[in-house]
Amino acid sequence: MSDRFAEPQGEGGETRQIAGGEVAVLTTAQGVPVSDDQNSLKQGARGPSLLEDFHFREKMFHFDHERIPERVVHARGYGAHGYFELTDSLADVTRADIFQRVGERTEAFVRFSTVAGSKGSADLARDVRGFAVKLYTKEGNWDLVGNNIPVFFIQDAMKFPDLIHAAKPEPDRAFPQAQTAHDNFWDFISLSPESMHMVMWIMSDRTIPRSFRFMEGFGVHTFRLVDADGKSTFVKFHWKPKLGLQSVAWNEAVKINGADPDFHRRDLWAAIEAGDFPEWELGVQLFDQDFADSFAFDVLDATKLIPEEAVPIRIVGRLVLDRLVDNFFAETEQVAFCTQNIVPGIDFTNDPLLQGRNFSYLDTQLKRLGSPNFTHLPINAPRCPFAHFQQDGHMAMRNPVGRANYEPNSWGPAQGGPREDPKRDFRSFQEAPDGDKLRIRPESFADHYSQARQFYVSQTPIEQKHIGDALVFELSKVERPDIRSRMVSHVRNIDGDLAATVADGLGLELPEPAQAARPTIEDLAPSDALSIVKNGPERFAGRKLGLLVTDGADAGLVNALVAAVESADAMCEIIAPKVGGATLSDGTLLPAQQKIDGGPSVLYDAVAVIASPEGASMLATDAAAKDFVTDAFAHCKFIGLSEETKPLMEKAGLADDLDDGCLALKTKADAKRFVEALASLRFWDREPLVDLDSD
Ligand code: HDE
Repeated sequence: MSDRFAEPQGEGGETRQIAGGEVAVLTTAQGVPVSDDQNSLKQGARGPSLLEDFHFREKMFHFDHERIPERVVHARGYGAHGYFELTDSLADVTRADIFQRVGERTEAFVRFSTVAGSKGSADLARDVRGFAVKLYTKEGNWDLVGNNIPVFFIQDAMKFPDLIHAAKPEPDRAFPQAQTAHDNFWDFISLSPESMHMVMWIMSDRTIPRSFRFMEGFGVHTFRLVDADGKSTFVKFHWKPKLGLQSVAWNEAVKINGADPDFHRRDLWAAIEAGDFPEWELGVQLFDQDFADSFAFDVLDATKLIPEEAVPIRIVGRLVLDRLVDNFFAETEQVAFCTQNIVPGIDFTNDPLLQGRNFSYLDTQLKRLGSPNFTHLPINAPRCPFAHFQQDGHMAMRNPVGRANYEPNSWGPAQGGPREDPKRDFRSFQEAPDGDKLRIRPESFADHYSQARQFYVSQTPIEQKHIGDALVFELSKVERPDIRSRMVSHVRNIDGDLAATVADGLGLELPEPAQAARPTIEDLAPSDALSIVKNGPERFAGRKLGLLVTDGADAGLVNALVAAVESADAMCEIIAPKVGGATLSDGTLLPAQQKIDGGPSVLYDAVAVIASPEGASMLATDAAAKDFVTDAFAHCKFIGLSEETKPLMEKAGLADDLDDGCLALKTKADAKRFVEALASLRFWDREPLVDLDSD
């Protein structure tokens, strides 16, 4: 498909010879060959353009209509193809075809996204990430449209438009873009206590992931698995990244957005292109009605999670992304995820958020893609056979054939079209109605603080500090002091120390705790699974070292470091004063991928500087080189330094601060040791020394 423009589209299309080979002859959309695509038709060389110029009009007309509405949420996204492979059969609990045969692969398409920003916004916004998976199963498409956070802001779909209006740019001024740090968002949130659990998650580093490849995905809602006898088991879906969890620091995120607004999409593209295919395990938490009845919270409430310690995760498969899209628009933009796309053996629950989503997603695709025939687009079409009587509509690419387009009909097999099969269908789980028609929130949804607290106390101290910093940052962008104060009054119900820290950081008098519908359960057991740092990787694999070199740098050392990084299955990017590269001590030219100010250290997981004495003196006078090391130091990164780099570190003001996260590089063994140290990803011990907000 990728070289489809090199070939004529129709049969027997014309080709012509150019330097390097044969190409298709350019035509209009009607197939008329084009000899001149540079000049419009005019009456005389300098005369007026002619309306008759159908080639010009067709070209401009099509261009004028290139854009479709961006998604109302999750507008910025990036997708890739891959497959799901079953590693443990779930045949004991579901008839879903995808979960029957171990070893079988199912084609998949995944789109990651931010929520609030528009299509052109920066990747490192503090935001929830979408994790939408389309699985082309043998019994229809199953869309698991999840996020990288296992809970949500609101309990009822009715509130979604308000949540999104509040989060998006304010309607009068149309800013801020892709940021929640503004009055309207925190006004809404502080008036919605049900959001407090999610607030803890969005203020954590989960919302500034290092890469899509290093984040978890969650189905969020409780779904049902249903077996052939109609028996139901509740299920929560989890995607666990094989490379472990990792996020960036907030100050780093802000700078990445300037240095490379496409940081996440570039990362995914580069990894797949290099054959380093990202992988996730699919885990399920299975539980029955008895567990649901005994659990302290309602399993239909999407603002609550079920700790892994309470219901362990069973790993049943793996998702591998191994193929880039051929065309962003055709695939990533036009993919239409619908929560209603479910297959026999999987079913919804009465979670009022999920029920509302089932309307919204179908509806939004009609607006976005302009026709009910969006299922005809290759990215959305099932891979299994399908046959129905739906017909016509805008852009229908496939209509039923034969005499009958209705049923029942009495036309025979040749003319009568498809027939129902009583044995193969989607059968809804038989659930008895719960009571009267009421516009009401159940009492069982009333606890808004206990799991927020549980999340907070499950974090390492450094992660707790980041949550405090994030709250202070966000609320400091809120202009109205009463909104800041109202928010802190909720935090008091979550953790007293955190509330005091945030109030202090804002220069605010500690408000009274907000009135709570239910008192906070103070002693829910901490859950290690909720921390990023506790679930980091044990290796540097999949990460990237930025190696700054100058002319005359020790070739043996540079080569040893590059080799050590590669043997750790990580990547090494060379940064040099000139992008043409640096001539090393042995006279070899090492090509660079970045010039210093194009490759700031925020783009790397760790950095090293190997320079000649002259090179180091030159770097010491260069602002971008000094930023390279000061930022790496401030972001608690491991830094490898050859002996000659002393003048640079002195000029950068770091020479006296070098700590155990700054490793000397003299010998090849040092290079190996340095890469081993990188497995810890960050030297967090440094943070109290480089951050004003630390005690
Ligand atoms: Fe969505 N959401 N959402 N959402 N959502 C959309 O559908 C909506 C919610 C999620 O990559 C929209 O196709 C409502 C939870 C992802 O194409 C829209 C509610 C979760 C994506 C919509 C929610 C999500 C969307 C906009 C509350 C995690 C991107 C474009 C009831 C479980 C899919 C579109 C992609 C997209 C509605 C809440 C995840 C408007 C009404 C909870 C990953 O239909």
